[in-house]
Amino acid sequence: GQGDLPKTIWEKVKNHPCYSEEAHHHYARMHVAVAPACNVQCNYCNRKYDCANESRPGVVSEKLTPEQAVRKVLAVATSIPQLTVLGIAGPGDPLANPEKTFKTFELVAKAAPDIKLCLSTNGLALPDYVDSIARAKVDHVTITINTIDPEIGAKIYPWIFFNHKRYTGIEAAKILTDRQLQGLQMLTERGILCKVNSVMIPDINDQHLVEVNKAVKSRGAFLHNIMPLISASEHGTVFGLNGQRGPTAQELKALQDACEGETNVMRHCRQCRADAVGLLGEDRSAEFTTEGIMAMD
Ligand code: CLF
Ligand code: SF4
Repeated sequence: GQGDLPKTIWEKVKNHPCYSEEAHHHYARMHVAVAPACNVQCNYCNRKYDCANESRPGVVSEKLTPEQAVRKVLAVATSIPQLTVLGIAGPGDPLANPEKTFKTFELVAKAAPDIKLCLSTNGLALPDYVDSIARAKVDHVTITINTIDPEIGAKIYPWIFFNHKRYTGIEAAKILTDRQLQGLQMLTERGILCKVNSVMIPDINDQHLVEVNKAVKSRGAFLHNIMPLISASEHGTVFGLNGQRGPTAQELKALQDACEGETNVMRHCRQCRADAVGLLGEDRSAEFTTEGIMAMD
């Protein structure tokens, strides 16, 4: 229920399946995979999963043009009436593909004005796009922040591409962290609801995520979603190949418990694909292929 949330915030979360645990039983989200490029390299990436920016075995997400994406949204909205949210979350970074991302939001807002717009980003380009995000009436933004310590960041991110240049190591991680926190603050100052996703990586950032929780809370994050690293060598991620393990369910819960109280902690994330469709945990993406949508004329 509404609890002690202000009415304006409640209006934004009550039918968003990720922002409200209750809502996820009743409302559906969909992602359109319009964003192939990325400006960061994460050691856990395989470009198949997103928002979670996670790595699990699966089929590569279909890449759509903005025009194909809006047709897909309309087709899904017709067959899934509980659809309330359209997210752009990959398979790369939406803000590294700004033309496609904002064109898609614009077309969807025109064709289906009741659908809420959601965006997930690594945050590197975020300060440059806060105006565009506000103008596009995106209500919800997720930023993946795995650390606020550049020495830890250097173990997670081999490089970033920023201002036409490649940066590596601690220098890269410091730029990324500064941009993520700055972008978060800019968004929350404008009243845009922000969630922070963090991937829990044992022995790398697991102890440190309590600090991240404090840092993002103090900058106005509404929700903190701590997700387990899913790491296995067959997924082809750098961590997977290096034998980096993911946390156990007990380790994850202990960390979530340690953060609860500082900020709302999300515990129902399903680490969605970049082209996920349906209720969380119910993947209907296979019913809505590009071929099928294009054949609907
Ligand atoms: Fe998608 Fe992400 Fe928006 Fe939700 S997913 S862009 S906030 S509409 Fe949700 Fe999926 Fe977890 Fe993401 S369950 S991976 S938190
Ligand atoms: Fe992969 Fe996302 Fe990291 Fe880019 S930001 S490298 S798409 S996990």
